[in-house]
Amino acid sequence: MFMIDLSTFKAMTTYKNSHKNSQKLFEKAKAVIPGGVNSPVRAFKAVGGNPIFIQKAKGSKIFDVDGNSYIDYVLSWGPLILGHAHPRVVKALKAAIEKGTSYGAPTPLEIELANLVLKAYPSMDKVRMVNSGTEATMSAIRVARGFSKRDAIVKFEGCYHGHADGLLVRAGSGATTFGVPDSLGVPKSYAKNTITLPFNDSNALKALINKEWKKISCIILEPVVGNIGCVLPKPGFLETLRSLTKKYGIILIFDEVMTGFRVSYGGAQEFYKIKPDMTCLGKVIGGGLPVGAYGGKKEIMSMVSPEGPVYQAGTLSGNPLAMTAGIETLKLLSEKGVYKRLQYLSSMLEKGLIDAAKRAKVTTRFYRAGTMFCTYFTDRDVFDYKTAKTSDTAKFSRFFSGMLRRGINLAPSQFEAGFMSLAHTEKDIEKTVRAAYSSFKEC
Ligand code: HOZ
Repeated sequence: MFMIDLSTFKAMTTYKNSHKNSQKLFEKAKAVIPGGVNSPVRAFKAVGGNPIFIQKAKGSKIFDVDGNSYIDYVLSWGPLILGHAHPRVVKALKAAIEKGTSYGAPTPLEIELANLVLKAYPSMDKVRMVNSGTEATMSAIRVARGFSKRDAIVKFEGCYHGHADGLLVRAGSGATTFGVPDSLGVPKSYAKNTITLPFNDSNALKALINKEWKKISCIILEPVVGNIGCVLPKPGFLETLRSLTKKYGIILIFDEVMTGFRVSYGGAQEFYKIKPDMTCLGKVIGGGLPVGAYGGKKEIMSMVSPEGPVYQAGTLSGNPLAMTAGIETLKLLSEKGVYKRLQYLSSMLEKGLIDAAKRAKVTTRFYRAGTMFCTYFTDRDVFDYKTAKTSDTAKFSRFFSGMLRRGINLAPSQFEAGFMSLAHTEKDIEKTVRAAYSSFKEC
C-alpha cells in the first residue's frame, strides 16, 4: 500500500496554503462553467487536487494567481514551440492588432501563411485555414467523403481528432482520461460509419481493407499518437498504411495537429518519409492563437466550396491576428539551428528523466518524437491504446503532484504528451530532472 511520509505530507500542506487564490477561483468557476473549466482535462480530475489558475507566462515559465512559477511542459498543449510570449511574436501581434482584429474578408496574411505551410508540407497543393484542430479534421473528412463518394472512415483506438461526433469513437485525450472514449450524445447513426482499429496492427489493417475497402472513404490517424501519451509508429506500419490506401483508393489523412512542426519542421510525414493525401494542422501554425488547417492534393482540395461542392466556412477563419502569430512563428522556426537546439534540449530531458527513474528504482517506459514525449509507469512496451492503458495512473498522479509542488508543470493526465520549447534552458532541464528524481521516489 502507498503511504506518504511526513515530509511529503508537510510539502502537500505547504502547497495547499500557497494555492489559495487558485482554489477560490476554481470554486467560483464551477458555479458558472461546467466542471469549472472550458476543456475537461484542465480540471485535474485525473490527478486529484485543484487546477492552478494562470496569471501570465513568459518563455519557459508560467505564473499562477498565487505568485508561484512553474517550468512549463504543457505549452498550451503544444503550440508554444518558441515558449510563451516570444518577443517577436508579441511585437508582430501588437502591430497587427492596431489594424483591427477581424475582417471576415481575405487578407495578404492568409496567402503568406498558406505558402509557408505548403513549402514545409509538399504533400499539400492547397490548404484551407480554420479555427481549431477539431474543425480541421471534421472538414478534411467531409472533403474525403465528398471526393471518394464513400461513407465509412477508419480511425485508430486512442487517436484523438477533436470532438466532432463521428470522431468521438474510442478517442484518446480527455475522452480516455475520463473513461468515455465513446461519448454520450453521439447518435449511433453517426458512429456507425466510424470503424476503429488498434494502432500499429498491420494485420488487422490488411484484413479490414481487404474486406471493406469499397465502403472506406479515408483513414485518419495521428502518425505519432500524442493523445494517449506519445506512441510511436512501429517500423513498417505507416508504409503498409500508405501502400494499402493507395492500392484501394482510400484517402490517407495525417492528423498532424500535434506533430506538425514538432516532430520536425515538415512534421511526422517528413520524419517518416510518408506522403499522405491530406494533412490536418493546428497548434504551432497559430503561434498560440486559435488556428487549424487542412489541405491536400489539388484534385481533392478542389472539392472545397466555393471551388467545389463540399461546404465548409468560418467567420474567424484566416483571422489576421492568428495568421500574424503563425507567420512569425514559422519564420522563426525556419531559422538556422532551431531544430538542432530543440533536438538537443529534448534529448537532454529524455536522458535525464530516464536516468532519474532508474536511480529512484521506478519502472517506466519513456517515448519521444522530436519535441513530444511521455513517461509511462509500466514494464510493458507501449505501442497502442491497450498497452498505454497498462500504465499505473495512480503512480502517474503522485509523480504529477510531486512535480507540480516542485515547480514543474506537466499535463494533468497520463494520456497527454509533454512538449519542449526553444525557450527552455539547460538550467530548466537540470531543475526538472532533480524534481523528477524526488517525485519518482514518492511514486
Ligand atoms: N485535449 C486537449 C489536448 N490533447 C487539451 C485541450 C485543453 O485543455 O486545452
